[in-house]
Amino acid sequence: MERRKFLQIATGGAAAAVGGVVAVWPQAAAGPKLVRKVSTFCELCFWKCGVVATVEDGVVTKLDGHPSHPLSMGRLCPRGNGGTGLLYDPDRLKKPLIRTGKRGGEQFKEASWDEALGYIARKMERIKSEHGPEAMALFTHGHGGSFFGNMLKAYGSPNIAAPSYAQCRGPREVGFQLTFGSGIGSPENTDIANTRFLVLIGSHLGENMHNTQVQEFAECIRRGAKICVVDPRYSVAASKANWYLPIKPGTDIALLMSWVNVLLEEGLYNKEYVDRYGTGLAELRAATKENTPEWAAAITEIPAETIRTVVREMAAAKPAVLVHPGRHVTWYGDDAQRSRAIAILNGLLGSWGSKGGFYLPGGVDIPKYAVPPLPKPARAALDGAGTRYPLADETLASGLCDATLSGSPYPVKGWIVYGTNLVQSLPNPKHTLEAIDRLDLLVVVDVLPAEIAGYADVVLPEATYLERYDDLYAGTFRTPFVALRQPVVKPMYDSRPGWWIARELGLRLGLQQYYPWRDIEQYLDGRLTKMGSSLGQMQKAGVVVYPPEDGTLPADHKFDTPSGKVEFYSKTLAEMGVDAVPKHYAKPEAPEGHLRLLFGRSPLHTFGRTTNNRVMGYVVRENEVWVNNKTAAELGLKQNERVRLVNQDGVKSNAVRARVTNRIRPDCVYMVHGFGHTASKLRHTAGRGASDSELVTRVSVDPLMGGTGMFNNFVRLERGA
Ligand SMILES: Nc1nc2c(c(=O)[nH]1)N[C@H]1C(S)=C(S)[C@@H](COP(=O)(O)OP(=O)(O)OC[C@H]3O[C@@H](n4cnc5c(=O)[nH]c(N)nc54)[C@H](O)[C@@H]3O)O[C@H]1N2
Ligand SMILES: Nc1nc2c(c(=O)[nH]1)N[C@H]1C(S)=C(S)[C@@H](COP(=O)(O)OP(=O)(O)OC[C@H]3O[C@@H](n4cnc5c(=O)[nH]c(N)nc54)[C@H](O)[C@@H]3O)O[C@H]1N2
Ligand code: SF4
Ligand SMILES: [Mo]
Repeated sequence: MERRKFLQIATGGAAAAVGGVVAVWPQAAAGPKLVRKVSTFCELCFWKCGVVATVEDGVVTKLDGHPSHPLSMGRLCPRGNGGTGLLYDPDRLKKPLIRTGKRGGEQFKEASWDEALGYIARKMERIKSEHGPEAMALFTHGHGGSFFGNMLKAYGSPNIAAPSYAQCRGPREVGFQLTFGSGIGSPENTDIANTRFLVLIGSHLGENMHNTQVQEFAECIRRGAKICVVDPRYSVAASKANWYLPIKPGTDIALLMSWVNVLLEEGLYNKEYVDRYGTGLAELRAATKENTPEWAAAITEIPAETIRTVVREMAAAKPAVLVHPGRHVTWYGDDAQRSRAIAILNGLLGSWGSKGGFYLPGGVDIPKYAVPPLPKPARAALDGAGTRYPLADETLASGLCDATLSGSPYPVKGWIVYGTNLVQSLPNPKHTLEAIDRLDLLVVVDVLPAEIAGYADVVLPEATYLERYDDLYAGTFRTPFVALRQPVVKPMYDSRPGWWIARELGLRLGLQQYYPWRDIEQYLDGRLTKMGSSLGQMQKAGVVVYPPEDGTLPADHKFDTPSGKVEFYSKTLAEMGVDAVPKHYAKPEAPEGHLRLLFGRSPLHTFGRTTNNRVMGYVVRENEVWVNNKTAAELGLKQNERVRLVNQDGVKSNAVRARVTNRIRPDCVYMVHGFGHTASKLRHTAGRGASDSELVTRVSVDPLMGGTGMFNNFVRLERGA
């Protein structure tokens, strides 16, 4: 009964909203069917689970989790199951497009591949001769981008960045590198399944739907692990927790350092581990002497007794404790230091390299296809990584955008944008659009007419992940593996795989020597035969899984830090003149009448990349803004009433429904990211819900690594929308 009602609502909403445009699923013919199963891996998010696709008479009818792929373990998350909604999205990009109207006007003429690629190559040649090859930048996100990366390196530019570093997990990598000499990477090396105590610091597993982690989260609950969730919002994960700590936003370092204080003062830390592997304990003790639970209680608004109880319980479970590092951690601008505080806590508990903590992942080296050495760029990347932001070890997408706008240290004249919707993913979209205005060339390679495509000079329609080969995926995991992405069906329309597009462009730019392979089959088979396999074998299996690694620390382990030890006190930081042990600093408070804007993930969507997907997009059609009961009462705001959010700089959002709830602190509001699309050709989702991105007009940049903290923006709610 419930289900039928639900479906009726969904269908009604759909027809009304899209003016009758619904997904036109190809129908397999009646009668006996030709059924094929094809193994590949998912691209609905960046976790890359193994997939087995069912194809009936040439139509993809079902996507299941690959049974022996370590990241799917036989299951997909709801988004992965809904991948056919992308393949059969009626709004897909179908032909190469060349802009005819003004930038952002979404007016284009259709072109042949030869015409479009020739146009790009001519512009790129001109940029190279007038400004040097470094004046071209590539923004790329997703597995398929590797061929564009290689093409741009061969062309001679070092300016290649993904927003998943400076807008996402960069600070975490730096905090852990400083402490353990090694970052976390993806998939995270967290042994959630075996942990006895899991601490989630604003990481909301269950809404953040990384398949393997969610499965392991369920497993650790089944095994009776204790869970503590620290979040200003009562998340789905919080509903499974033994302790939920509704922390005052921006004060986690105080909480973490008070936990360190108790472990040291009460002698509860893992002495054997710290003696064997650690250095700088005396300095850590001295620096945290004053960081008592009472001190932290006044800052975090969590009672001192709760702070003590939780850390004592944590210590009782050591070393099988996992203080989870999170993933999207660019929050307040001191994020690398917060991540380091998390790392220090894990170090004191001895969880790095212990069962139920962080395992040391194994990897597989797939031999490269032999190509001549890539040219060394004449000029360094201009994003500020390693210079202005000394500890950044990947290129900063925001840094490339800033440099494009300023023209300094040298001009950037062209962008290639592959699989990233920069208008929604970089902070302050106005700033991004101003940078785009400075360009002579913007090429967008995408599967959908997202916002960024609307600003392009040339739009290139890529075949979806179900229609193409990409490069091999060598997974670093407990059980290392190699996975193949291969076409499940042929590319629809005039779309082409990324490897083909990048290679064709490379050939037109005179880079033949870097393409000694004829096609992708030859390239993949060349790599696979060198490791004793073959393309034929991988096509059948989809994935090769290697025996599990031990994953725990050997007694004589040398960490990749300057001292070879776990660094509780960092000389690297001391020499830079910054805090060698993390310290809490107060964050900006909300102006009068304003609330802090927080955001996160919808379990059924990956950012804005799935909101147009008719499978998921009927279930979760728009986002809502979470408002605390008390705040709502003060404003006279009712449940489901539509409001607009107006930020401190006067930017006003679309109208969204208010979700009045006691599941969020009164000093903040919350929404999921990925809605409020303005691209008119995304017919299912355009104009639905509000965009957090446009409200992020201020960033707090992490001085250590250039991450763009985005949670220091404030909004007031405007009723009567
Ligand atoms: N305001 C705000 N900003 C954020 C975040 C936030 O929560 N709020 N989150 C941050 C985080 S954690 C991250 S990781 C980044 C992610 O930011 P993005 O990298 O921009 O991620 P998506 O939104 O997934 O970008 C997807 C784009 O790729 C296209 N696409 C999908 N599949 C394919 C494909 O197979 N081939 C090609 N060529 N294109 C494809 C989609 O159509 C879409 O245009 O954003 C960051 N920025
Ligand atoms: N379904 C789904 N899953 C996804 C994605 C997706 O788009 N959809 N994207 C993937 C990607 S690329 C990433 S990076 C991850 C991101 O997933 P997570 O790393 O889990 O991070 P966010 O989604 O940004 O969620 C931020 C959380 O921090 C809380 N928070 C805000 N301020 C504070 C604070 O001061 N202290 C504390 N303790 N908490 C705070 C917010 O309330 C929110 O619950 O999700 C991944 N998984
Ligand atoms: S977590 Fe879900 S969307 Fe992401 S790769 Fe796995 S199945 Fe696909
Ligand atoms: Mo991310």
